Amino acid sequence: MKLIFATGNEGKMKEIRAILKDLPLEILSLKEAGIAVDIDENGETFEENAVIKVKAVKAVLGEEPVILMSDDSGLVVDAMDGQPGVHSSRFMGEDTSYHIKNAEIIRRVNAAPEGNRACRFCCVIAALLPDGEVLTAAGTVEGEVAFEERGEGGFGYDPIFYLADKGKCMAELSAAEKNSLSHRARALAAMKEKLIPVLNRG
Ligand code: ITT
Repeated sequence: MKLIFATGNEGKMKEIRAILKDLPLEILSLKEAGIAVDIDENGETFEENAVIKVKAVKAVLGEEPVILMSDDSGLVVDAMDGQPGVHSSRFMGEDTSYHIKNAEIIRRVNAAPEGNRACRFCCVIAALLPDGEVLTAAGTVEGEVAFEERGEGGFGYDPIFYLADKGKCMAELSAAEKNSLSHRARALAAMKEKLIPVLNRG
C-alpha cells in the first residue's frame, strides 16, 4: 500500500520517513507522487488544517487507493497568547528567514511580564484512508523559549526551543533524539496505533 504524505516541508518529510520506516508502506512525498496542489490552510486549529490538507490532496488525486497523510504543526508561545500557533510557517511572512522569526520571538518573550518563557510544539497528523475514513492523532512537547539560538539540527523554530531536562535546544539534538521525543514523533506514534489494525484488516 502507498502512503502519500501531503507536505511541502522537507524538514518534516525527513522526520516522518524516519519515524514511519517500520510500517509496511511505500512512503511518497507530494513531489515524488507528482502532485502539485495549492492548499488554503484556513482552519483555526491544527486538527482542522491537517484535515484540510488531506482532503485537498484527495480532491486532485481522485479514487486512487492510497493512504493520504498530513501534518499540521507549530510553536505555541504562552507569552504571545498562543502565537504563532497555526500561523507558525506564515509568521512574519513565509519567505522571512527563521533567524529573523526566532529573534522576534525571543524579543517578545524577553519583554513579557513575569519572565514567562513557556512554549510547546504541537502536531496533529491526519490520515485519509481509501474508504474515506479520516483518522487524527495529536502530540505535543513542552519547552521554553531560549535566550538565543542554539544548534544546527532540525528546522524552523528548533534553535530556540529549549528542553530544560536535556539542557539543550531542539536543534542541538541528533535527528534520532529529536525523533524520540518530538511532538511529531508523538503524534505519529499515536497514529501508528490507529493505523496498524487498519493495515492488518487489509
Ligand atoms: P506543509 O503545510 O506543506 O506541511 P508547512 O511548513 O507550511 O508545510 P505547517 O503549516 O504545519 O507546515 O506549519 C508548520 C510550521 O511550524 C513549520 O513551518 C515551522 O515553522 C513550525 N514547526 C513545526 N514543527 C516544527 C519542528 O519540529 N521544529 C521546528 N519548527 C516546527
